[in-house]
Amino acid sequence: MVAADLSSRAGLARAITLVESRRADHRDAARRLLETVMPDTGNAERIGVTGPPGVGKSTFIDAFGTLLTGAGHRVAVLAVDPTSKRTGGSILGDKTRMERLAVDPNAFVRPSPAGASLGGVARTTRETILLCEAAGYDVIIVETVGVGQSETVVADMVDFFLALMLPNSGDELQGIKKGVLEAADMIAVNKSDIDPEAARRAGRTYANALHILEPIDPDWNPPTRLVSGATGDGLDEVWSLIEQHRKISSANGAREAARRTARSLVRFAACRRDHDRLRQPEWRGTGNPQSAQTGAGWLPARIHRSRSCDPACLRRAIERELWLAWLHTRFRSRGMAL
Ligand SMILES: Nc1nc2c(ncn2[C@@H]2O[C@H](COP(=O)(O)OP(=O)(O)O)[C@@H](O)[C@H]2O)c(=O)[nH]1
Ligand SMILES: [Mg+2]
Repeated sequence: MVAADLSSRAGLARAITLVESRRADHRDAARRLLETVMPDTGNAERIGVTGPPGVGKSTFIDAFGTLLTGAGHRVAVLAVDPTSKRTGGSILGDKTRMERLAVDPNAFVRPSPAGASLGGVARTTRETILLCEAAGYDVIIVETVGVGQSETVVADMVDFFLALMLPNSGDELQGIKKGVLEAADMIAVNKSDIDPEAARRAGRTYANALHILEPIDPDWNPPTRLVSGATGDGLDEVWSLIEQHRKISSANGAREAARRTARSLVRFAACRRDHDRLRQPEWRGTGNPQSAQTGAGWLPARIHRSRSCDPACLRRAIERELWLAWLHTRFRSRGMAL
């Protein structure tokens, strides 16, 4: 079962269901599908939107996405919410708060799989981004709740990471995790329609907070702006800043470097699956690793070479690869090259 036809929304939805599946045969099919579509990926602007629950992410994305489809873009929206349940608030919330995008023929809205762990959501989100790009969506927006680790996981898989904040600054700032500010490419004080003066004050507080942080990209100082998802104020400026960032980070190589990391994470997920498979009974003591068909396009050469040895050796090689990928991400988040 390979859902290779990504030209319709139904086909894309089926393909995403396939990469979300945990069944071994589905995983094999998903990997084959991803290998097939790989050449058509990488062309979208990938935007992460984070912020505390209730800050207005879904409302913002609905308005922002509609602005973009109006300008001729095709927009895919993915939610990353490991805390969501099928009957719980966030998915229902997204349904009601992305009313316009949900019926927009040039948009595709997909909630995260219910009940999945953060690791599971992260893997499927990475692969879903690739599928959406192959399906011709040129803007991918990933909404993530500002709790737990999900925002930093998402920051690693997008080109532009936007943090939405509430206008009641001061006390609010205390509660913001430093990691979110460090990872943000821009801060937007949302709901500025309610109390513009308070929003301006909050904007100054965040601008000062950003000022004392070392920027991730030396050529990009993350700006602070006031916006309102409800009225649409400031949304066109957010897009023009994203475009500016794209030009700058493409010219200085930062974008390509970050994407290399993202690719290593996709590879990491593939290694992980092989690693899990090695724990299956049919693998124990077979002494014939070639039978595993570990997926030529996915495994790094180091592991391919080691496929001629026994399963224990292969397992060690994969573990080493996982560790290297982990190290790579840690170093990148501190702005160091490996
Ligand atoms: N006044 C105002 N209300 C907003 C704005 N954006 C969202 N809201 C309201 O804030 C609540 C939470 O919005 P939602 O988009 O679901 O937030 P999320 O949890 O961050 O996705 C809803 O009642 C929205 O109608 C805004 O820009 N201005
Ligand atoms: Mg939401």
